[in-house]
Amino acid sequence: MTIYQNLIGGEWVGANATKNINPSDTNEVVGLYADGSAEDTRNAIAAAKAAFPAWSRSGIWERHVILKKAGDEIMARKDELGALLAREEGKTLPEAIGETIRASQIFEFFAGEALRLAGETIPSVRPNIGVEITRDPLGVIGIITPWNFPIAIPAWKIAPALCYGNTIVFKPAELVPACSWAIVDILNRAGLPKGVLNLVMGKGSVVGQAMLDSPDVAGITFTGSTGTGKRVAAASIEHNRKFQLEMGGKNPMVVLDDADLNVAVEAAANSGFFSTGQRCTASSRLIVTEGIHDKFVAALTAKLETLVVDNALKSGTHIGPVVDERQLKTDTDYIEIGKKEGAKLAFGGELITRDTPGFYLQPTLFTEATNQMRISREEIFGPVVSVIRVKDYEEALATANDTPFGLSSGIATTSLKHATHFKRNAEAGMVMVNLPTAGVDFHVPFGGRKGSSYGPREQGKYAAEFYTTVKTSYTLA
Ligand code: UN1
Repeated sequence: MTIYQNLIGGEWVGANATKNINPSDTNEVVGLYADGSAEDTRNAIAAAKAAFPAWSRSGIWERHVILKKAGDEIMARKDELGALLAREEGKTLPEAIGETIRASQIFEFFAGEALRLAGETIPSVRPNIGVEITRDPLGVIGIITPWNFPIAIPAWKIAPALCYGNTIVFKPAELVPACSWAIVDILNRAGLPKGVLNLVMGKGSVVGQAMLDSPDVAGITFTGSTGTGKRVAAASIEHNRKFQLEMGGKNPMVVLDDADLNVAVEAAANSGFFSTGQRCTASSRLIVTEGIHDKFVAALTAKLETLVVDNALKSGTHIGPVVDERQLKTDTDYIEIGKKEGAKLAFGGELITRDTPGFYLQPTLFTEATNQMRISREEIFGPVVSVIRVKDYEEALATANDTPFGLSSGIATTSLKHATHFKRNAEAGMVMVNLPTAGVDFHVPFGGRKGSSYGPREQGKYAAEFYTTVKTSYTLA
């Protein structure tokens, strides 16, 4: 088997490789991908540093053309790349193709943003002096991405970093290197100068650590676990480095008595269980008022009966496998914890066998949960959801906000008054009314509050906040 290598200073390098395994069929090796060393990482940082002066002064048309070309190629290859994504991560083929389209749209968006870079010119308070406010790129950006969105999250970090004139050292999650390799290959062929984008696949403890230790990395953008996020933060403060963290969620979906039952059930099933519940925006706490509680649980359970868990590539599959054995163990451990805490297992909870050996778990619904149970407080990151019964809207809102996290928050209601009040008072970065808490647009800000996020928002024009630094220049005229 060929080894998909790392890209360092414009050269493909690396002889050591690890296997990328298909979670829908663990007999299948998706490919062999390079396992980079600390020295590889240091070389990549040096290459990015050397490439920065020229790239930071490159013309906006050059950046536009490269980003646009990459977006076009990803779109043209959406079925092939979507299948690769489904094979390495385990989300269903339609979900994977959708994510690939989203990655293409992100490149398209930032190709446009490159042509709209602008500053401000304002008068000084002193006579005969002009003031200009401009945005400079930061320098070398370290990009660390998680396994659950193998193409969209790399796209939403790489595209703005390049658009605003930064150079990059990129470390994708070890579990899903294939889509990352593919987009780096696409950008490299689209004409990026050597060293502007460097790919170092490998272990977090080796490659990630070497990035954290380097004084030459000016900014790190990270999406992943809360534990690793805290390490990124501590190491970055040491180097006075800018950092942006996107971590966990324990997103609530409030369902009120006046909700359209269908809308509520569709939103809960989608955001609780699609993508196997492996989204930081997933709804894992369904907070339901008394009057609709039993009807809602019955309808949601009936819906779960119809969802097919199977190989991600099979047509008709609604929910693919869990990503790997370790995550599956976390999920089943939490199912045991939920039972011990006294929540009622209303649906699922069992492993399933399919034609191909994979990490298949039933969608799992707990009812009679309280908001204090560990299954309601800690992020599980699997298809495990708890229903919490509440008296009224006021208790629902208070319960929704009673969490260490604050990424996304949803409400199902037909009351304008409650929807408006919830939008105003939900302690979250994103609020969804009659929509799933997961599945966001690519052109508007993404991010959360409290324990979920740190630093400026990602995506849309707000991405400039992280990838640039503001300069104020005064000129005596
Ligand atoms: C989405 O719900 O559309 O890791 C995106 C995650 C998020 C992305 C969610 N950063 O799940």
